[in-house]
Amino acid sequence: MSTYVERVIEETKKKNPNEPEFLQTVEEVLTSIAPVVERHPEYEKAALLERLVEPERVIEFRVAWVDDEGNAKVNRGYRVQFNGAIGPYKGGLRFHPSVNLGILKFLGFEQVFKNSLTTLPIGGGKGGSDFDPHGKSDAEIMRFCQAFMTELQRHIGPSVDVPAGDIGVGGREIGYMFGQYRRIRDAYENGVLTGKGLVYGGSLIRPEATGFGVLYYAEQVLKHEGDDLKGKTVVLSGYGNVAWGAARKIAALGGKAVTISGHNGYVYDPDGIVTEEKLNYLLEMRASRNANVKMYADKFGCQFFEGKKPYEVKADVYIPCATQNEVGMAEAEMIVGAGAKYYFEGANMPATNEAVKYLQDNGVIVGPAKAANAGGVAVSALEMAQNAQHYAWTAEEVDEKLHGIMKSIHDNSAKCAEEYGLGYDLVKGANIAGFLKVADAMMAQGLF
Ligand code: NDP
Ligand code: 2IT
Repeated sequence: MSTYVERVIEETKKKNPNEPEFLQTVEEVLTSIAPVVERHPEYEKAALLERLVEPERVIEFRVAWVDDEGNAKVNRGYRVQFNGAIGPYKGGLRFHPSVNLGILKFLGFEQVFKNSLTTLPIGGGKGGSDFDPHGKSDAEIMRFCQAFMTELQRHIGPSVDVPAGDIGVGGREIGYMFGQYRRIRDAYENGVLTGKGLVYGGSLIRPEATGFGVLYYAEQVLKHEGDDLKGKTVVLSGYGNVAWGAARKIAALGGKAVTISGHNGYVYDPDGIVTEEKLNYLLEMRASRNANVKMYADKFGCQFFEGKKPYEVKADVYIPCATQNEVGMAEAEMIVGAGAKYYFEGANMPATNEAVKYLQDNGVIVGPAKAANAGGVAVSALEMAQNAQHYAWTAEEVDEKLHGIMKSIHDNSAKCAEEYGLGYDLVKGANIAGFLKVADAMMAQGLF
């Protein structure tokens, strides 16, 4: 491997010892772009990799709010503006008790390459808070979102930084945050956030976009293998926004999602999450105050496996849609043991580096998160385009564009892998394709 890449990985480890998730993605990305770095000695002179792993700006702030009993509460808020070389910082906000700076730096770093892959002009960022929405009332969520935006608003704008949703942040939270932004700024700048409601500038298909995008990407991979999704069983994890969109499209393509999961276990539905009633129930669960995957088992009479992950269920295709590092070596061995040929990442970095390597070494085709789940942020960028035009496209127009973007992400990743003699390695191909555009833009813009 290039000594320059090795040196930067080592330096990054030394500088960020308490950020394991961030170090995990830095190691993964830098290792896979090593062949490109070797062809470009000018990168080292320009300290390109050292700049790439250092966020342009990190904002950390206090969020004070009042619960329904009148108690004052304090959470920590963040925005990591990672790289703005190809467009305004763009990426979601995550509200989850596990959120810390290292998690948001991993998400922001991945977002840089993902956003580059979409073909659209968006830089990479991520933010959020250690606030836990589980069990909170609607009024508490609103007060928290208002307090969070009261500080965040001074750092964002339609051509500066455009947040959206992620774990714990959906349409409701975006609505409360947009309301607060508008109140403080006194301007109708609805391009400042994406994932908005339709009546105030949201885009059709944005709620479905991440899940639909995963399946459009999967279709390209299956086509490459002379295969299709008809009759295939799929193990999904999560039951939130991404899992819902994926389950919908799996059903539409003639496949069958047989599991969903949450923090406390998974549900196995051998008949498949295929009917409108079941698919709509996922939305209801996610919106309920005490959201919990067991609700599905209780309602539809299926088995709930407490404290377990769904990877022990045999399937043709595996699509994690919950959180980071849910697939370790044990889960990767189960996927290989099931004889599955396909694994697509709806969640961000759902597998350890070791698990991804094991899957690939054992003949499973891996569709990495940066490529497979890029449909969400891609339609966010289409939402920005519609807001900038003060216009709205039809669902068909947005869906067609999303389809085209996912195809181009697949084709570009495959082409880059091929060009560097890596065969059909979609993981390295995606990293290289995403990196090349950002690197060109950074080199062209001089040192900063
Ligand atoms: P939601 O909040 O809608 O759903 C999150 C889901 O993940 C829930 O089922 C939740 O279960 C589960 N989950 C969260 N944390 C954990 C945990 N620590 N252990 C087990 N399960 C967990 O989020 P999204 O669907 O939006 O996000 C899911 C994944 O997809 C994340 O990795 C996100 O970064 C990624 N993603 C999201 C995009 C989007 O547009 N929304 C775009 C691209 C990627 P429970 O409630 O029981 O904790
Ligand atoms: O991880 C992601 O790509 C997202 N959470 C979506 C980000 C966005 O800006 O739509």
